[in-house]
Amino acid sequence: MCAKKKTSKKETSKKIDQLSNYHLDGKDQPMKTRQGLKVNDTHNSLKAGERGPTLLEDFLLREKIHNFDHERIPERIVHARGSAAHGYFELYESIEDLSKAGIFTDTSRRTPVFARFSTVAGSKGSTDLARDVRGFAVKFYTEEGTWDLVGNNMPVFFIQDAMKFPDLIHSVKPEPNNEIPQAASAHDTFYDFVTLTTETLHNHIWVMSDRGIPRSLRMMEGFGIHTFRLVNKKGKAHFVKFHWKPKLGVHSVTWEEAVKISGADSDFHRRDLWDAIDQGMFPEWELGIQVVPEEDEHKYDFDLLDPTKLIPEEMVPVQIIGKMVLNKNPENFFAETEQVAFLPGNIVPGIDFTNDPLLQGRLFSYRDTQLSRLGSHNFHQLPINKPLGDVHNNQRDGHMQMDIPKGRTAYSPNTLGGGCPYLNGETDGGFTHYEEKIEAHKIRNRSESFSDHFSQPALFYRSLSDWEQKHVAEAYSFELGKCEVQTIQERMLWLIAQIDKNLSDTVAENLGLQVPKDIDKPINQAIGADASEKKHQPKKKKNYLDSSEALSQSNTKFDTIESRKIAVLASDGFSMKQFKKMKTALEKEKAIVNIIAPHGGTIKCDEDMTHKVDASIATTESVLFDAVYIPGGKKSIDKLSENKKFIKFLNETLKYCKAISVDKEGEQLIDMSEIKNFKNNDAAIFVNGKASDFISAIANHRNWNRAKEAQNIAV
Ligand code: HDE
Repeated sequence: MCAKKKTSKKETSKKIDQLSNYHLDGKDQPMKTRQGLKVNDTHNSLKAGERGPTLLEDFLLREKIHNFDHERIPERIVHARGSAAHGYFELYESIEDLSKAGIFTDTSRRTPVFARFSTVAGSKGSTDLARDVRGFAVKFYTEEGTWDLVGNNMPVFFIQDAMKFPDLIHSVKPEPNNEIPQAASAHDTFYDFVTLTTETLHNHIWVMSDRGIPRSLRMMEGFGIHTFRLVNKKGKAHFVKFHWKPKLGVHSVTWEEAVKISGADSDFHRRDLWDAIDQGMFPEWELGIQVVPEEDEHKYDFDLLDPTKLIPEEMVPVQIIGKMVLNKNPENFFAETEQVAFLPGNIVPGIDFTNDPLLQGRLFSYRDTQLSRLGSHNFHQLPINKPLGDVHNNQRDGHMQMDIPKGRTAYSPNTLGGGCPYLNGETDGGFTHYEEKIEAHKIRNRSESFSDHFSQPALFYRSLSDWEQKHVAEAYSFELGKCEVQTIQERMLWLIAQIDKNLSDTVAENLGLQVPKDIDKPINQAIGADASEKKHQPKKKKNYLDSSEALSQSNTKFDTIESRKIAVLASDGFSMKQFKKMKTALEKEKAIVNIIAPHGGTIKCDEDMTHKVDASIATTESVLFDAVYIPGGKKSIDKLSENKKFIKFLNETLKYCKAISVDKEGEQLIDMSEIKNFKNNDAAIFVNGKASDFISAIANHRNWNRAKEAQNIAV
């Protein structure tokens, strides 16, 4: 047998090297047909005479059109809209006491990864800024085989049992009669389902919070959601939950911005990820684990196997064990991002499943769905899905077999093939399932330990800051405001009241409705007399923890402005000295500085130097930026004052609570906007201020103290 070869940190990545064998570069190459024949004309079909009919003989035309006809494959039934990147994972310290997985014991490795982020409900071409859960799927190409951690940006899921997944998705997808609305949960069928399936309420309130509209894919947390198992060399297992913590903190946009961004740049998240990697600002997440000894399985007020529950970090702290860096964009969207097939069933020795009934169902669904999406059970042979190293077994043939297996034998045991490929015992790295003792009745039911549906949504809501709670109330009001059936709205109001009375009162007022006194009976009737859920739900909430810090974005990191986009509003004659000083300070902190001018092309500063304009004001919007800076220069300010769109730009920046810095002469311009009413009393507005203060204000993401007063600015 070959000696074990370690992946050295100096290598780019074994996966990138493997993929490069498949790269095709047409540079300086002749055009050929699919059988390798050189092509002389790809503009005209073969005709009987210049003005005559096209001939069936035209194999060049047929091949070109035939390929075109088949370019599309079915989009993913969920998570259709996504963006992905390559990178690596590094372990900080071995956790061999918990797991024997090479990825968790060998700190010298750089394990190649491919991560795909996605929205759930929308089609492939839908906006990035939909209010939705985000998929956070990571494929680790480890030396022992591929491990897929297919998670989301929220720590809990909508439902507890795989059996309900088609119902959940059918309710949130566009309604079947008119295919409306696209990429939106704000419609009757979704709330009909949610109100009759109260286990959804926890994930739902996360979606209603700012987590549902991230500022960037690089500024989201990731969660494996299910409780998994880590298994060490001695066969001892621990329960584990996986967390991804982003280096840039967890930040979001507001709903109004999301709506505007969807119009101004519906690829906002995709572009942001691509540009950051392209510019060498590689997104990073630390991997954390929450570990629970098997003997503590029943210690908590919730069931570890229930995927609608999180373990508060106050109860089990997150231990950081490594980091993921994404440092390379795909070469080809279709071949990589579209054809990548994640399978929660892809695990390696040292990691194992639990009996979470949602996870168990996923183990079937993902392999199955690839058949209709990718068309062949050989999808694992696609370059992006191939594990590192060759694969030998007795599985053969089928559509699109890309390998050429040699030899007479395709069965086991055999002597004619020398007994190969041979089986591996545990000590040789063969996967062995964790031996879990199970004594049970075969039963179609839900465990009563899954039936508390209100305690954790309430804990989440209590843990949010005032501004976050306000956004949740606005989100519920918007979503329910879009429902047309009043009984559904009322059922939801009643359920929100079980989470928090003030919250439901606010939403009811916005809807012009009353919170009903009791809706328990109609809900149970609708669920059906025999349904297992009815037996347990909904239960009164418990309060086992007042609040949990990690649940609020107001406790995230505010220590960096890396890759934040700063709009510099300028025209001919702007002050080079002031601009240069600010630009240098911002770029030192790795922010991206974009000049926005009254027109495209170039502008000249007061030192007569030419500067490239990044966008004309006619082609961009303030919602695409994190902050605004206006350099001095009387001529420039006069010119900007003539264009009302600059005033709108400033008012919007103000309204969405972003940092604003102007040099002295720029005051003339901000005094034409609503900023004049805020400038003397706002921690994120600077007139002739210090660059360092402006930078701290940008790092703070938003100045929410301004929100109440600024909310009525008309833009
Ligand atoms: Fe998925 N899910 N899911 N899901 N899911 C898919 O698989 C499914 C669930 C998640 O970027 C599909 O290859 C069932 C939980 C992500 O390619 C499909 C159930 C979590 C992605 C599928 C769940 C997820 C998917 C569609 C309930 C978070 C995108 C295309 C039992 C822990 C992966 C595909 C990518 C994709 C089924 C529940 C996350 C249909 C049946 C829980 C991030 O197989």
